[in-house]
Amino acid sequence: MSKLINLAIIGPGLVGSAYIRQLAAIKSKAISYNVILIARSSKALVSRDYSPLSLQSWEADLNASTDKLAEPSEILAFLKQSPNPVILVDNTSNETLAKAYPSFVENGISIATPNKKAFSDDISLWDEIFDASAKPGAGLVYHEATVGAGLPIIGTLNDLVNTGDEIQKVEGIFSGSLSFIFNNYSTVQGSDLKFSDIVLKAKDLGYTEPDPRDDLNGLDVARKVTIVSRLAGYKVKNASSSFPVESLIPKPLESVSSAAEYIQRLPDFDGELDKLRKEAEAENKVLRFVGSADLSGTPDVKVSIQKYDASHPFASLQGSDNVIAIYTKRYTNPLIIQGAGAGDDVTAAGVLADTIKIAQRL
Ligand SMILES: NC(=O)c1ccc[n+]([C@@H]2O[C@H](COP(=O)([O-])OP(=O)(O)OC[C@H]3O[C@@H](n4cnc5c(N)ncnc54)[C@H](OP(=O)(O)O)[C@@H]3O)[C@@H](O)[C@H]2O)c1
Ligand SMILES: *[C@@H]1O[C@H](CO)[C@@H](O)[C@H](O)[C@H]1NC(C)=O
Ligand SMILES: *[C@@H]1O[C@H](CO)[C@@H](O)[C@H](O)[C@H]1NC(C)=O
Ligand SMILES: CC(=O)N[C@H]1CO[C@H](CO)[C@@H](O)[C@@H]1O
Ligand SMILES: CC(=O)N[C@H]1CO[C@H](CO)[C@@H](O)[C@@H]1O
Repeated sequence: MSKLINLAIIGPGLVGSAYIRQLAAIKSKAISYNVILIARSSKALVSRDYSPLSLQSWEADLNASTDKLAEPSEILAFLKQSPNPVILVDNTSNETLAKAYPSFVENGISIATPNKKAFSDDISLWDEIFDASAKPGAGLVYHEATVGAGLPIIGTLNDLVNTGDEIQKVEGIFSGSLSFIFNNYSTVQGSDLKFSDIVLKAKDLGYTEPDPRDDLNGLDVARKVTIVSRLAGYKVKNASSSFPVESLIPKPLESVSSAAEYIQRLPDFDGELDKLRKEAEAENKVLRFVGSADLSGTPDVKVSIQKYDASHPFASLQGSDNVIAIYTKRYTNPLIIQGAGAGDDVTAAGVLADTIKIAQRL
């Protein structure tokens, strides 16, 4: 008899769809995964008798569905009655759902998610989630994909802390779009490409949000550094006001209403960063946009532009890769994790790997 695990998938977009494809291809003899809910905000496929939904025809079935299950309270009521253990896979960036995590977990429902909101909002939500999860019979919570998509960052930090190591410093390039932009803007050989041209190119290639300011304001990196700091043992209160976050948006362009106007006026401000780039070049260094948490003394968390020697691993980064360096009592030369930190397939794989770990532990 194999173990039966029921899955509820909220938000079957790009990552969610890649997740379902990968799930359908799993060959596990020990565990059977039955999908009992696939929900968008407007409609849902709900298996009211908890029998498995088809992973082949789900997209057409969902299109044809007239059912709906979007309110967290309704989703919880449905999942609570499941005859088998349930894992909720939340691939939305919805805050209401994130705030309901404690109630799911208290009711024995586990969570696997790439949704950063729950883990980078106020520390009180973090505490509620993990306090609830520590109780007997509660659900487990895995969120590997919230920091580096499929990269093993959260699992590694947890393993280090749980085995008694002390995290002294974590620093990294946590944003694929900002990695791409800086890897081109500031190179070991020297670059004279314009910042505004590279931003435009990154946007055209789909590496940035539709409005690049959503990447360039540094807040996504701030959320990731918040999560990493908390795992390392420093309870950052929140991502938006607890530490300095350098924005790459020129002040006068912060309030322009359209992305188009921002893009059009950006070349006027190329001079500001060029000065910094020249300074770095003179020292044989490159510029990178990093998030860091130095916990060796008074905690110092920040998101900022930093200069790195040409020989530093961050200087030779390629494409849109992420990289994170972890300095600990045991790893005085940093433990370095590097690779693609965004993309549908790697993100979905991160969430699916979490799902499998939860299923094995249930
Ligand atoms: N792509 C990556 O490389 C990557 C990497 C790491 C983490 N992530 C994370 O992955 C998550 C998804 O990203 P996203 O920006 O695409 O999220 P999103 O736009 O909020 O969610 C996309 C999907 O969720 C559905 N959805 C949204 N709200 C819902 C609700 N209340 N109930 C049910 N379904 C809902 C949307 O469909 P409808 O609008 O039709 O409802 C859509 O299918 C985010 O948390 C993101 O930060 C992504
Ligand atoms: C479902 O609907 C979407 C948009 O309405 C469409 O693009 C997609 O092809 C449909 N998928 C199937 C399998 O019917
Ligand atoms: C989150 O989802 C809930 C439930 O579907 C919805 O009422 C709310 O408007 C969503 N919030 C955002 C910010 O999308
Ligand atoms: C449900 C789903 O797949 N939603 C989103 C999952 O995450 C990716 C990555 O951000 C989005 O593109 C999907 O729309
Ligand atoms: C070093 C680096 O990341 N270079 C990138 C610059 O931009 C091109 C596309 O225009 C990428 O292919 C390179 O990887």
